[in-house]
Amino acid sequence: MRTRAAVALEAGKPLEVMEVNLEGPKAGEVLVEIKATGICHTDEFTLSGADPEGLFPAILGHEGAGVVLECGEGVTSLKPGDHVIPLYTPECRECEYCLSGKTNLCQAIRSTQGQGLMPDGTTRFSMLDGTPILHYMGCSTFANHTVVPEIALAKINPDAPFDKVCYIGCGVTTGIGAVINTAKAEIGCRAIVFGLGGIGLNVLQGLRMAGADQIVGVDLNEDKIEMATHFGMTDFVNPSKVEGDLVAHLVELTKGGADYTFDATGNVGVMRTALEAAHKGWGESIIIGVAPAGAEISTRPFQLVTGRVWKGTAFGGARGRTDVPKIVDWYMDGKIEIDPMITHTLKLEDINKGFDLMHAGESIRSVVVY
Ligand code: NAD
Ligand code: DAO
Ligand code: ZN
Ligand code: ZN
Repeated sequence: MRTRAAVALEAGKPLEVMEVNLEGPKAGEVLVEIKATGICHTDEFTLSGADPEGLFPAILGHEGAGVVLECGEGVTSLKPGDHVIPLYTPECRECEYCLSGKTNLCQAIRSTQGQGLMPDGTTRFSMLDGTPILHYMGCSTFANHTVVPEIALAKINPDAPFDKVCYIGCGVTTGIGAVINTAKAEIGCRAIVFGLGGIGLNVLQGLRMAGADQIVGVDLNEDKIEMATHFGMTDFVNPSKVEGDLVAHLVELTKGGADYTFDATGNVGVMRTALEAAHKGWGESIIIGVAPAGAEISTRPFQLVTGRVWKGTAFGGARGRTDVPKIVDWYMDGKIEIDPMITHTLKLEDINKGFDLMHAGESIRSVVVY
């Protein structure tokens, strides 16, 4: 079939919207009509060329929602008409990683997914002249139709609005999951969230759900205060306005350091501050941000010797097929909020405006509706 897609032809260039060829689903795969997709910072990271694993030409996008149109041979858990969210972290429920119960990093299709290919080592997308186009994070939601392995699709409530719950495909789950699955934050804790963007706001609402007593937000951009307060921030700190040592200021503000700190900036200097602002003896610092190629973190080992813990989280530690449908239900039941964070809705033709708004710091989430 043919479908419309925004294609990343090369790093550093705007996406080009064009007709592309899409082969039908092979065994274990599913053809999905994407109804809406968010534009995440990580798409920008890859498009910019900063992602060392970025491959081109490719169809980016990993925060979508849509409807199953056709199932390949052997697919048993989905049928045409089901509403789904594609998962860049699949859940096969059979590999050593899934069975460990200790991680969400299913490895069943890791190597081909990382090469922009389906599990059989080929791509379903091509240009009209036959040039192959690679998949991205196993999702490629910047196409109106895409093919996704069955194990990388979460079946969701069919009443959920695509243009809102697509955000659960990355940002919402990453932020809330970092609190619930990775930090396992408890009622009455104190927390600091560095970076109040599309991920950080969801960390805030995760902390509010978990019953945190104090939620400090840290950002250089004071335009973020209003939205962050709406999502549960109790105190705001602008590092550029702190006189003296930022760590000391945050430790004093949290009466000895935070039980949990979260980096949602991707800046390795911020990651160090976050670790050191965690409480001596038990504070945990969770890295969510993806740092530029070659960047390294550092701190004095004594920070860890004295009980602080450094952790990281991918997709909020969520097991996608199990957890994503539940998060969709939380949204439908009003337990979490998404709508105010969708600041812009665009047509596919205007997808590059979404990247411009992100660069200008003017959007939280831009969503493309097909
Ligand atoms: P964003 O651009 O919307 O937000 C980043 C925020 O950090 C902005 O508000 C910015 O003003 C603030 N900031 C930047 N530098 C700062 C500094 N030095 N001190 C304080 N604040 C600072 O980005 P986002 O979509 O929220 O993504 C955040 C990070 O999370 C990115 O690195 C992204 O790649 C990563 N991410 C990780 C996962 C994962 O699974 N681990 C998933 C999605 C995104
Ligand atoms: O299993 O080795 C692996 C890779 C898992 C990739 C997880 C990616 C998480 C962070 C990237 C940001 C997502 C938008
Ligand atoms: Zn993302
Ligand atoms: Zn697995």
